[in-house]
Order: sequence, then structure tokens, then C-alpha cells
Amino acid sequence: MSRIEIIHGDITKQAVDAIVNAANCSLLGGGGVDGAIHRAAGPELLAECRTLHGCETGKAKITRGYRLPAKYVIHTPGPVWRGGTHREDELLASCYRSCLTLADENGCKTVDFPSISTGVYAFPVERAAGIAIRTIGAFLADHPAIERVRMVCFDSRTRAAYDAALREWEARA
Ligand code: AR6
Repeated sequence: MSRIEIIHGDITKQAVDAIVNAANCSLLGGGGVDGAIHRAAGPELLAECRTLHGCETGKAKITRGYRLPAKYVIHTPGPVWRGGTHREDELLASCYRSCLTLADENGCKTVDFPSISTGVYAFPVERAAGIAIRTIGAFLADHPAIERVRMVCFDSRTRAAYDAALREWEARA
């Protein structure tokens, strides 16, 4: 059985050890999934984020989940799509690896991701999905303590892209 799953849903409603936030480098909130996570977690999340002094693209920082059903939030700024020649692929893979490393270090067994960079940051979703699934799959192969990683997709086109990427990964594995 695969430890990677794709679901359609709202990441702020998921009762898992950690959810990932597709943040920006300020870590002080924004629109999209970032805005939804801050609204659902309450002002204590922003207060903790202020103590972190931002984050570089491709890296990640962890906070508590406050009023969310998830125990932790792992914040990662994804790359802004600039045509694909500005290390976007490498930086996106680094987001997934950085988040999973922090999750593992903090004892998280269940981790949910949104589709990082494919909203406001305009990364093409089919390309992002392949990178996400390959990076998560490779990480899980070396980290048995993480039991399940889900991609929580907010719309059907995103879900279809991740379903296809997972099928491709499983056919090769
Ligand atoms: N649950 C799951 N996925 C969601 C949710 C939700 N509640 N809400 C939106 N999505 P985006 P980015 C999906 O734009 O491209 C922010 O302002 C959304 O449909 O949230 O990494 C930050 O502060 C899309 O598929 O993130 C940054 O400035 C995916 O989440 C910037 O946007 C990512 O879309 C980051 O842009």
C-alpha cells in the first residue's frame, strides 16, 4: 500500500500531525491557503510567526497549530514561476524535502500538503505534481517513521494532476 494519498478537500480541516502552509518569505500571512490557515488557526499563529523572522524560498519553519485540528503547521515559501529557468523545479523539490525533514524531526507521522506554488505563484500544476510526488516518494523510502503523506487538493484540475503523477510514480516504483 502506498503511503502517499491524494484527496480533495480543505487543508484547514484535517486532523493530522502537521499541515504545510504555502507561505511567502515574510511568514506573516497572505491570500490563498496561507490566508485560510491563518484565519482558522487564530491570531496566536501570526504571533508565533513574527518570532521566526521570515524564511527563504525552498526552506521551511514549524509552528504550533493553535485552533487548527492539526498539531503543527510547517510553513514553506515556494518558488514564484518565472518561466522555469530560475531554479523553480529545484526550489519546489527543496520545499517538499525541507517540510518532510522538519516533520520527521518533530515526530510527525501524518503530514498533509497543499499544492505548493500552483496558485498565486503560477507554477504549472502538472509539472509541480510530478516534482512533488517524486520528492515525497524518495523521502518516504528513506524515512519509515512517517506513515502517511497526503496531497490535499482544493479543485478538480489540481486533483487530476496529482492523481496522474501518483499513478506514474507507482507504475515505475
Ligand atoms: N486547502 C487546500 N488547498 C487550498 C486551500 C485550502 N483551504 N486554499 C487554497 N488552496 P496559493 P502559492 C490551494 O495561491 O501558489 C499567498 O498569498 C489553491 O487552490 O495558496 O504557493 C502566500 O502568502 C492552490 O491549488 O499558494 C504567498 O504570497 C494551492 O492551494 C502566495 O500566496 C496553492 O495556492 C503563495 O502562492
